[in-house]
Amino acid sequence: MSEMQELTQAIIKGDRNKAKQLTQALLDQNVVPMDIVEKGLVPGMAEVGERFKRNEYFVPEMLIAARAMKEAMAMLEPLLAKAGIKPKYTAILGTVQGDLHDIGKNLVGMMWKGANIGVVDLGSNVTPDKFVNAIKQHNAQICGLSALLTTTMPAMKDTVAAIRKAGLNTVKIIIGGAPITQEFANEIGADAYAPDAASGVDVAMKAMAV
Ligand code: B1M
Repeated sequence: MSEMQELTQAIIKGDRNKAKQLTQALLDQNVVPMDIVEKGLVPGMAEVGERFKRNEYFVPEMLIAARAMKEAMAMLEPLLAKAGIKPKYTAILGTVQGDLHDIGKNLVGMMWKGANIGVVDLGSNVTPDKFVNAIKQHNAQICGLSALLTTTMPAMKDTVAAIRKAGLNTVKIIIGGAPITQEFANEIGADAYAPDAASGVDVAMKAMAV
């Protein structure tokens, strides 16, 4: 197995020390940092997502893998920035106004980062205005909204309306959370619904391909 494949395996296993050690070894061999991201780290998180979808991995395994990915990425980010390399897409992400649940939203952010999507995480209890301003400020292509309470579903609707009212018609709005359904997404005019964090990657990529 090559060191790149070993790095992918270290991410899948969530072995952060091995992931960092292998990232350094590849850098020492002058492997281009973006290749380490695309050929080593991203395939690891993609496999984690697949295992999650197959119910072979659960939230803890996902968190541990994401931590390994984050630590390896921290070694590469300054080098990528120095070379002027940015993620292909920028996503704004947050839990809607009135809702403090952020565990699922954080998982979506980790999976998006794992797929090399730049994520600006606004946190929880985010007002529609804050989403609108962040989309404009970061020129984002994707906006992810999370809601865990039936009582905050109207805030999701208001956020979608505010984004469209601001004329931000090209940004793809992806929504999710325990009470959210595809029907609700259709009803409020969101572009897509993702049932879980792993599908969130497929949905984002599909939305970007349209
Ligand atoms: Co709250 N809570 N909670 N809570 N809480 C629920 C959601 C609830 C179902 C519990 C229950 O009654 N059985 C219930 C909601 C009922 C309803 O509306 N139908 C509830 C309630 C009522 C409340 C309070 C009102 C309780 C009170 O104070 N009386 C209160 C509200 C506070 C507020 O938000 N204003 C409250 C508070 C809290 C805590 C702060 C204590 C804590 C949150 C801590 C935190 O997030 N930092 C909490 C927790 C932990 C839960 C439960 C136990 C777990 C939620 C969770 O994190 N799940 C939950 C009951 C349950 O689910 N068993 C409950 C794990 C997480 C990985 O799943 O977030 O669903 P989830 O994310 C999934 C998918 O939904 C999806 O991907 C993730 C996995 O892959 N997904 C997306 C999520 N966002 C997405 C976005 C996407 C795509 C996919 O695209 C952008």
